Amino acid sequence: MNGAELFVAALENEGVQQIFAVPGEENLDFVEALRRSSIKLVVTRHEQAAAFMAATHGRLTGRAGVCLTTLGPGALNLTTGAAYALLGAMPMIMITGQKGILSRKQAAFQMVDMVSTMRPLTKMAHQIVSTATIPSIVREAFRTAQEERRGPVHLELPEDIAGEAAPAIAPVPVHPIELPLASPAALDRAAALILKAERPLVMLGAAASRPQLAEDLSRFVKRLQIPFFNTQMGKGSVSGGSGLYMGTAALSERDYVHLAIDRADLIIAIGHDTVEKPPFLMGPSGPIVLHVGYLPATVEEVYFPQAELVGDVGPSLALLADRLEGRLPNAGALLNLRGEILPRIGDRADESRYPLTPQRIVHDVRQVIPEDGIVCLDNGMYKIWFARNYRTHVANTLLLDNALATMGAGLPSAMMAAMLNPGRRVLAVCGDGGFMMNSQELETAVRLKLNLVVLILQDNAYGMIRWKQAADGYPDFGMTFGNPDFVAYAHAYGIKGSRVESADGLAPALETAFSAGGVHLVAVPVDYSENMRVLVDELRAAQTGGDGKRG
Ligand SMILES: Cc1ncc(C[n+]2csc(CCOP(=O)(O)OP(=O)(O)O)c2C)c(N)n1
Ligand SMILES: [Mg+2]
Repeated sequence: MNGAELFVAALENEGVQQIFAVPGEENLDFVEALRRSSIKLVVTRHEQAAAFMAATHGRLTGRAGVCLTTLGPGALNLTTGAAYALLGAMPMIMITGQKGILSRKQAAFQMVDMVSTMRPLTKMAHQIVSTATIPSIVREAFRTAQEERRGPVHLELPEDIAGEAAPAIAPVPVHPIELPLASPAALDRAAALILKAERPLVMLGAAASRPQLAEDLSRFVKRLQIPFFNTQMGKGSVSGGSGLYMGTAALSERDYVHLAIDRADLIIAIGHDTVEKPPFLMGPSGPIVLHVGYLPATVEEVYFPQAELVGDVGPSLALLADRLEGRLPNAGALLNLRGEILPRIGDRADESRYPLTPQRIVHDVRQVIPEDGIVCLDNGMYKIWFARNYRTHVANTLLLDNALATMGAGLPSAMMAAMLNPGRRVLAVCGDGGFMMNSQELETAVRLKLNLVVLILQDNAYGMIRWKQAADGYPDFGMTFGNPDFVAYAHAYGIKGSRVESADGLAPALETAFSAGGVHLVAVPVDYSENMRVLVDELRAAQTGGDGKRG
């Protein structure tokens, strides 16, 4: 047995089923150990995609996904994925090779101090210097990655340690851990606040989307009957169709959902993580905020809760509901605002303009995606529209990144969702900018025989930045580009591609693509003039009581 085999045995012990990788020569012992293991090696066409896929595995299952690269250049390509997992609280293990550490036969060739590079991007970054420590370090890595607040861990395995004879040490057994519950004193204090509230509102934040939480949260909301809204990453954690849903805070202020937020006197913020763009801004006046989380609140200029309920979220909320159920006459005080918020969000969803409006695209996507279907977004202007307008009914069915908000993760995250859920419809939604950052992974998707539809919103521009440029009063400059012929591009990968040619063409194009199975690419031209009309002018006018029309 060598170091690599001991390492791979430790990964099997953690239940790892696949590793996403772009190997280098320093990983060859490791790759050989993988070949003789139960773990599948999935090569990707860029290390960034390997990391995005591994992180999404962690996000969707709670079990760390694993990626593997060579030293220096390959390892450096993991850094964006590391930050994606760190900010997004996604458990992931990154394994990178390194030149031998016992001698330096190649001097400093390709050597980068990756452990130092990874330290600020991870929860733990560690170089393995002795085979005997491998089982315990791997267990510690998974424990660290998977415990709250979840995140990435980096392990560097130098090639001489990988190839060195290793003692046959048994892996460290994995056992379940039950987290502590919120204390009775904290529960009493929280209950007193809620009993006193005249206009309470629940907010579901990013950590509310942890895979194990969906049922507990839905039960809590149903028992208390307090209306709720969610942050972008909290979407879907309680059924969006529930009569208590008030909207999604895709903007920090002045959106229609803020009608309710601004009138609330208590916000019960469940699982809010301040990595997200603020869903509302706390100030000197305004509602009291009760933070409910696995960990205490992070204090920011715009988030400084006055009370906290810290502990295992699901069971702690059940204890809180025990104290409150049936005792909250004001629970639904803000519910009447629903009628002012939701119809405005649904505005123009079936408009027949071509190129298509973002509202129409969101609407038509919802038509062809079943309740349990999964939509994975890249980053661009459409993210605000999907977060705001797309109604979710099942947890983790709208995967978006409102933490690092990196472009390029949409396709790999959708590929991981499709791998984990072969029976469900999975759609990647990408801008023409973000898609081209990792479009090479179409080959990986084809090789993996995934069922996946990729929708590209084509505006021939970095539309989001172009919008900000205009909203800030700058001249239109420098944000446009050309594109490949996306249909021909699809054909080059041996997959079907289509282009939506009319306003009514999107839903049937998606339906055809899903029905046929395999990987499909659908390009749809988008008309982003709605960005300014709705997200700036209309909302500004709504604040001042105007009609929202541009002059
Ligand atoms: C890796 C990365 N680079 C740059 C940005 C800044 N940025 C945010 S959105 C955006 C434009 C996205 O363009 P596209 O993918 O075409 O989507 P669109 O907004 O046009 O729909 C840019 C450049 C980012 N978030 N991530
Ligand atoms: Mg674009």
